[in-house]
Amino acid sequence: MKSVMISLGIIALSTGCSVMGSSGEEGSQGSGEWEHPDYDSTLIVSNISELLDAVEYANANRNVEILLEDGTYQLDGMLWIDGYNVGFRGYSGDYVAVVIRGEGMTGGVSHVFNVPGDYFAVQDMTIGWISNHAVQIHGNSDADYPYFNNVRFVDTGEQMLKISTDFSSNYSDNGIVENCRFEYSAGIGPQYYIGGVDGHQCRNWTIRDCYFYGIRSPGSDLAEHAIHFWSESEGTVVERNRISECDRGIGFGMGDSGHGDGIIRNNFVHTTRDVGIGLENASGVDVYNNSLYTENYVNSIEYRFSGTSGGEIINNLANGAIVSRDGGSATLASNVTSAESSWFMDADSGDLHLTSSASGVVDAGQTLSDVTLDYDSEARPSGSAFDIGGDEVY
Ligand SMILES: [Ca+2]
Ligand SMILES: [Ca+2]
Ligand SMILES: [Ca+2]
Repeated sequence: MKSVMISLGIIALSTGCSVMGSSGEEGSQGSGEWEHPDYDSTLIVSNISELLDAVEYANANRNVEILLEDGTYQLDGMLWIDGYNVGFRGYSGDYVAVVIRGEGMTGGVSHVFNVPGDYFAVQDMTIGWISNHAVQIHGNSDADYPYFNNVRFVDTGEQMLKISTDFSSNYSDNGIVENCRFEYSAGIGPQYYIGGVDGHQCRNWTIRDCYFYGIRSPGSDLAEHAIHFWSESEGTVVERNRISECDRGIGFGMGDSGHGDGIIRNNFVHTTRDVGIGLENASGVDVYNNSLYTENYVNSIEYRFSGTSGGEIINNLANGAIVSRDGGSATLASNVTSAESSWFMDADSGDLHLTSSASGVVDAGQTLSDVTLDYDSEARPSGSAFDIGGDEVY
């Protein structure tokens, strides 16, 4: 096989490389690092034909990492990844310099990566210009442990990262999405059936330190949330994300399609048409220390339907209301809903760091054992007590 690889211009670099370290905190919400089996081989590619050959090799062989040299890789069909432990990484580490793309949001390429395999990973690149999803993880094939780091998702015809289900007993477990960007280059999407991360039947997924921009519908129907987990997902952790100019922010559950326990903490959420954080039939979800700036809608946080119960909504800072709808219940404490745009560094772009105009916020929060950091990953508390909202300043 090695001679074939060399004839394709692909070099086997090494064995057993790139193993991520163990966090030592496995199982604690949101603190885990991605772990995966050792790679047996690493392939370097520099053009589309080498990439396609490398994908074929990786699908036929387990534990392969593919490094992409700087450049644009133009697809004329999706990359189907059913191999085990197949990783893609921009070699330079610069997500701008490595692009895998389709033929646009109305073009003939539906996905960049369509993934039924376990331990799929993509890092350090831009992916998009695609008619459906930049990535689809097949929970229906029990695809577990996917990993995304330093990836720009851009201009997709539907949801940018989709985790699909067939409503069987299969769950997609333990996905991590970190340091990624999800954005429409025009500041608005092509239709309403779009979203950032859209997860069905996911278990113990973490979305952290990501940026979402312009996930907005051009018509009267709303776009899906920037981050949405439903269809009985559970154990989701959403933290330290910045959402800017999106129709809806973070949603756990929707209508009869619920969500189990989870945590939403230290996010900055700027929405332009609807709720910043919405819980719908979401049981035992805690909403801690988020900052929300909500335009053209009265409620910043809604907890909705009788299946929403047992959670805590504490230390949040918002300009809109925090309300129960349709029989939802939660424990509320130490929230401030009188924020003004001047309290934030740049409310209209979702920079919800506090200014000196903020009032009744610094050191006014409760101590929460599940919140040890702020939006900036700085330690809480600073000063005498927790600040309210995502940003700890004093
Ligand atoms: Ca699973
Ligand atoms: Ca403080
Ligand atoms: Ca801070």
